[in-house]
Amino acid sequence: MKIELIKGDITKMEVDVIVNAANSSLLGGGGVDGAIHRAGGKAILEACQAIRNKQGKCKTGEAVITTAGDLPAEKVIHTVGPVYNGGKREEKEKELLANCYTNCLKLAEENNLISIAFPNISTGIYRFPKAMATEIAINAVKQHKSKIIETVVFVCFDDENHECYKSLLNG
Ligand code: AR6
Repeated sequence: MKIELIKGDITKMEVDVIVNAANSSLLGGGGVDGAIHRAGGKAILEACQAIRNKQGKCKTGEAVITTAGDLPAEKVIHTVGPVYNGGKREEKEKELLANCYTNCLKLAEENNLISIAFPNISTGIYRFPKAMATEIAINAVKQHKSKIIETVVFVCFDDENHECYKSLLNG
């Protein structure tokens, strides 16, 4: 798997699948979730509603797949990152964040998708420390040996995340 780093807007990415940092309702929100639903149109929300009707909410660390509607990508994988509280909960929160990346990669493979773009899950509204989240994301992706996925793109929207990824990927 080739790992790439980009600073920009994930809704513009021409890859097979982009990942959404959703919440357990799957019905949209702010941040990257809001941007994806706005740019992708109502087909994404309708697909999320159909999943809700079938399986209920999406648990933290898990992932579901839908159409990408009007986006250039083919599909969107919606995953639910952990809210960061730290303290005694930190180890569990780190494990759940790693699960997000691993479960998205597995779902991409099951759907024969060979290029995938990730946002920096949980580092916005869910307030995960960015350096910690970067290390978890990169380790989870590197540990996942895939015969199907060829390209993984980390799409950073803000400077701080971009600097964290640059130093870890090049260091
Ligand atoms: N492209 C790429 N990254 C983006 C974009 C974009 N267009 N917009 C924001 N980011 P957040 P979370 C980055 O808050 O912390 C939603 O309301 C942003 O800079 O979107 O997992 C959901 O519904 C940050 O680094 O997601 C949930 O309720 C990263 O995306 C909750 O927020 C993640 O920030 C999830 O919180």
